[in-house]
Amino acid sequence: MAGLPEWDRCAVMGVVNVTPDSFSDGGRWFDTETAVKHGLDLVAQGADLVDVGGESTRPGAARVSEEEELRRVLPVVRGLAGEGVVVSVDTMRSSVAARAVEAGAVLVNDVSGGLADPGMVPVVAEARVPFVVMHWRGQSIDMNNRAVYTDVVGEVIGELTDSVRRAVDGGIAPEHIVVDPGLGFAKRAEHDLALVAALSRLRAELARPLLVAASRKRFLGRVLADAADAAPPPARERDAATAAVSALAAREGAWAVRVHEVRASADAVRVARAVESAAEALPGIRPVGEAPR
Ligand code: PMM
Repeated sequence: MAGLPEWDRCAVMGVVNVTPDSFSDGGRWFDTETAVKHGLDLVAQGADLVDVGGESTRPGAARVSEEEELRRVLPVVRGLAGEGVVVSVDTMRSSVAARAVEAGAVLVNDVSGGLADPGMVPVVAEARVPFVVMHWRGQSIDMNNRAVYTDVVGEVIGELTDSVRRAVDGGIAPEHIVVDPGLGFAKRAEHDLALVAALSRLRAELARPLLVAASRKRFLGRVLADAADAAPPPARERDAATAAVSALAAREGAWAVRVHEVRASADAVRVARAVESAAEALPGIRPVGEAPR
């Protein structure tokens, strides 16, 4: 990925949510000092980069003001970048992206893929930094109503292709674009599972580096629930399941996984890399990311 370090395996993006209400870590990293320390801990545990966000996107979440988002995010970006951490900023606002890049962020992660703020693509094009284009169908407040698909994989690929085209037409270099299927965003558990099953197709058809962000999401809770009508385990008890997806994603050639608990996923991507190296030496074993025949 132009503009970022090269990793010889799937990278691990650790999450620092500077929010009081994020669904999965419950606002534990809300003040600046704690958030910076948490980001440094994630790096010590094996994160290659750290994603800093100040706005919750959990289903049903209302938006925060621009001032509040800036207040939460900028000091944390500055603090981590100042310690030499590769920082990405998770924001839908062009103003926050621009200020975060000034403060040291080297990647902009926009869950709306440029759709929420018409100023985003021009800002990222001007900043010449990598841009994560996620599949998104509207703000979190009512996104579950948009979880309607006849062919989820085909529709996500089509809609992501449109967002990538808009970003490129707006001046973002194609080699700066990462794509992300947006697990849990306007999707039900069966949609998320279908997308994870189709990662190699997404990678082949979108022909861009792929970010996979399954961490602690509802579909994992559904998978882990004892029965279809049983209560899912709470978000914090979904880290082993998250690491399982990290191993699968790395095996399918994902560029990076975005996770809250880093250590297990850092191990998972390293194991996937070692298996890939072993596979390269064996005739007839499928290379990474190629669909099984
Ligand atoms: N999910 C969340 C936040 N940011 N960014 C990307 N690129 N992809 C995602 O799926 C994604 C994201 C959900 O919120 P969380 O940080 O509380 O898990």
